[in-house]
Amino acid sequence: MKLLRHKVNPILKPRGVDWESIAVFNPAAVYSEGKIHVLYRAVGEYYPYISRLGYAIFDKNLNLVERFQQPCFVPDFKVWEESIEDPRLIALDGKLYLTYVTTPTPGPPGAVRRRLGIPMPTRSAMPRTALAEVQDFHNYNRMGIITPFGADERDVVLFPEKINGRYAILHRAANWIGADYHTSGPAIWFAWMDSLDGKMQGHKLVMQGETEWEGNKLGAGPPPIKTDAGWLLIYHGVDENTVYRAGAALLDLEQPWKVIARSSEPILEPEEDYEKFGDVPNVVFPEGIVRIDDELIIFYGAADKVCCVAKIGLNEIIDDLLK
Ligand code: BMA
Repeated sequence: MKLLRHKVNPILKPRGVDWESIAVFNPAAVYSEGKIHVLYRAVGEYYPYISRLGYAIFDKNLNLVERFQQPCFVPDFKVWEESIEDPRLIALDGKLYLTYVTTPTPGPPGAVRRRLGIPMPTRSAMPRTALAEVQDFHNYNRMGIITPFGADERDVVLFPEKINGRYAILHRAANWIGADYHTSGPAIWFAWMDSLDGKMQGHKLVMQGETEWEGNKLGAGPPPIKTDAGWLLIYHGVDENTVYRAGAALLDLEQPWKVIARSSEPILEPEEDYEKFGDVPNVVFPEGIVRIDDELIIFYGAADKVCCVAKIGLNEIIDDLLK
């Protein structure tokens, strides 16, 4: 089971001379009234490597309708944000929300530092994940940091509906490792939230890296999709050579910390030049998913440089996972 790449990848490349001139990657997506709204991580300089979000609209055949000249969401240092990274969009209870990684100490990834000779950062805060309500893609209501204090958190996704009356969320606390946490490596965790401006609680371990291709690290991709067979989760796995691949899993509908099925092989891995060569080589990083009829359109970042798309039939992926 493999995702099929869109014929005109990449769908977005860096452009201009400022905020999105170096890299545009890791796109979130949501479908509404015939249009796919895409928010992507944009970088305009290698140092200090501040990220902002850009906004583009596609039709359902993935033709670009509009790409905005200005960033749509920028860091606010008043709330200790100097970078906004890795967005995920989720429609929930008739509203649209965004989870995003934020840090006061952005820095270029190791591959860029080594290539350009940029020294190691002298100060570095944990990345945390925050939630915002999307008003109209140009205006956002910040709702605050939702990840636990002290946890190194990226890859946080909300479920698209409440489960047993409570908000449900997946997160990946990279430093929750060791006997106390029953995991020897970074794992995907489930948590409840009683209100969206509150904190996560009742953490449960969902999955840790099992096979070689996800042995170093794994994390949720786009928000889960509800199917009759369970919640379909696309996630990324990282191997010991820092190659990022994508996998799929099915989680129990009522108790999503229970894994029903999981792909043993990656469903997408770096093969094309735009996935193998970029600012960080060998990365496919899915963050957006749109379901149109029975097709899943998956938006992913490639090599921390460009935005791409790949597709698969919903029945095909579910049947394959259940085999
Ligand atoms: C993760 C994040 C992503 C990035 C990936 C590969 O830790 O920084 O934004 O795409 O690494 O470099």
